[in-house]
Amino acid sequence: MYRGLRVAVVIPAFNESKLLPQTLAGLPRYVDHVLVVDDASTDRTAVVARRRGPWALEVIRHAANLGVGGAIVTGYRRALHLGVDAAVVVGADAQMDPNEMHRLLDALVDDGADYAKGDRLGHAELWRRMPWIRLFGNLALTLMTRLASGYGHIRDSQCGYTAIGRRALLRLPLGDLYPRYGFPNDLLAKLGEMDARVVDRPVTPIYGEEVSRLRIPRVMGPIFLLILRSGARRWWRAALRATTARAGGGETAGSLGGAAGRS
Ligand SMILES: Nc1nc2c(ncn2[C@@H]2O[C@H](COP(=O)(O)OP(=O)(O)OP(=O)(O)O)[C@@H](O)[C@H]2O)c(=O)[nH]1
Ligand SMILES: [Mg+2]
Repeated sequence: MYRGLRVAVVIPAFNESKLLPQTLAGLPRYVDHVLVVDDASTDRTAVVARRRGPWALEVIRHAANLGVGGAIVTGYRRALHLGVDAAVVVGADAQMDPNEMHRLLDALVDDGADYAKGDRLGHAELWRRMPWIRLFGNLALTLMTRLASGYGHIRDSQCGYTAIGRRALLRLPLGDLYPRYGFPNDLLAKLGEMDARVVDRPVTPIYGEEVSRLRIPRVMGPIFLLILRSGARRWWRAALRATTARAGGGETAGSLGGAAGRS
């Protein structure tokens, strides 16, 4: 429990037997549930995941590989079922500093955020720490995601270190989220459609022993198309809203945060 929030940590894991133990060992004591989602790994991920800690641990295994987004959605569903107040996503490759998790949770408690995400781009040693190709890809995708989601203030759209509150989780169309590397971009666009309140919190970029499977030239095309589609949908919805308003229909019902969601 963290400041009145029951917290689940969702760990998507694909062939992470080397770094998953380190990831689990660092998790804060205030975490209530740890949900490791083994995305049909072919190594010993499921075995090393079974580790004792101060939290309740579950290892959920996919029979077939669904992708990082698909694994996160499985964890989100389980977190909802457990009735937690917040679900934090932590990669299994030890690239997220567990001592910074409270920053994301504080944003849910203190700022009424529906979704708090890490921002590595403001870090003083960014240029030294993040490979330049990642950095340039990140900046391009961040710019496009800002336009497509309507969250003009967000930075580092690709950061996977995030916390989401139960209210937003319940409203997200979990089954429609893009299951692979464009997941964070699609999630932000869907949160934008719900007018959810999204905030950034500074986190440290960590590149260490992990072997990334992200092949930038291969993933850029699909992510680019995905963001373009989200942007077109947003534009279309805005046009529809304007037409409805002109006809005297007024505001769309059911938004989470209204104008505050964009602050
Ligand atoms: N690549 C990949 N990762 C998966 C998959 N399913 C779950 N994951 C997990 O998702 C997390 C992120 O994967 P990475 O490929 O390292 O991507 P990233 O950390 O966003 O990107 P880098 O900054 O390049 O490391 C890791 O914990 C993976 O184990 C999958 O199908 N493919
Ligand atoms: Mg990684």
